[in-house]
Amino acid sequence: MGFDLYQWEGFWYYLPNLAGAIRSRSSFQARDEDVILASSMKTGTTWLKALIPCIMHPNVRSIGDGDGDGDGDGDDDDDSDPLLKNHPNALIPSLEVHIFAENYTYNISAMPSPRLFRTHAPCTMLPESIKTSGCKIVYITRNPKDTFVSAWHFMNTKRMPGEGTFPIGESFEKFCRGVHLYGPFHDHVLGYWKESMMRPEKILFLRYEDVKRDTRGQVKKLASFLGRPFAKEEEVEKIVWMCSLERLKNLEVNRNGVDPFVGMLKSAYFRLGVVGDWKNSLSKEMEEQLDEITRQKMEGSGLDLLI
Ligand code: PAP
Repeated sequence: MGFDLYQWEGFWYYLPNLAGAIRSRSSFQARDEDVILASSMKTGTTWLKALIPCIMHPNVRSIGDGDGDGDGDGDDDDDSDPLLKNHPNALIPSLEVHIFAENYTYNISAMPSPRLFRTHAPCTMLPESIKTSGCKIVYITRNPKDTFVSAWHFMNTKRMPGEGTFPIGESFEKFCRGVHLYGPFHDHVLGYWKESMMRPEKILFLRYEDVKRDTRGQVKKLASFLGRPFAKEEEVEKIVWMCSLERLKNLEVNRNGVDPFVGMLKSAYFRLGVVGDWKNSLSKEMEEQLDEITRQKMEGSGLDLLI
């Protein structure tokens, strides 16, 4: 990946984010109305970073009268479309990357409810107050082969011209051994999956492939889980369109510049979004090796990740 990873309580971190996660665990005070978006990286988080604020914001949801008067009734103005001026990363701050970064300046107690946060930290690393308060957690995962390939492409955007891509065999072997940012991937997924089985009212567990296949159905499920069920089909349609990959990818705000907190191109968060794209990068042997690991890890869990 181009930087060292550090292992802490069985999971691998980039050091500044580990420090942020530890600070978050010891000091974050969740409120009952908070929403926490959790995921291992490259599983479709950015989609939810767009969807969740849109679902939670009444101005965004309402269907405009099209008069363009900017009264927040759904006209295509900035207030009714936070995605026009903000990269999705900026709409839901990360506990370990933003809020509890070194020299953090966020005054989260002054944030109005419902507050939205995200984390890539494993379930075992969550602050106690997230577990004990009434706040809700939305977790998204994805099949491991697409997750790995997506992460590999993402990291390659950091390579200098002429450097070529990271050797995929080496990166793959590390992923299979669990050496992956916030990994082992399968352990990350299993932690949240088991918790969601025990507390379905607390954790909504989504699979990227299901959201791709039945976007409207899954978005409705998400809105109901968050206590914001849709009244009209047009509202669902509007939000699905607003948060679509094609739209976000082409918005000016997402096309240029670098995320100041992670140093990655803003455009790198939007690539293909195709289920099964791993076939373009992994060999038959790699497919079999990772599928076997997935089969063994998921055995008896009731979760199918060989999608
Ligand atoms: P993160 O962990 O850095 O936040 P994350 O958003 O979880 O990354 O994953 C990025 C993947 O989601 C990319 O997949 P790909 O590499 O296979 O293409 C990206 O294209 C996809 N993605 C981002 N936004 C959307 C969206 N609005 N709809 C569908 N897929 C999306």
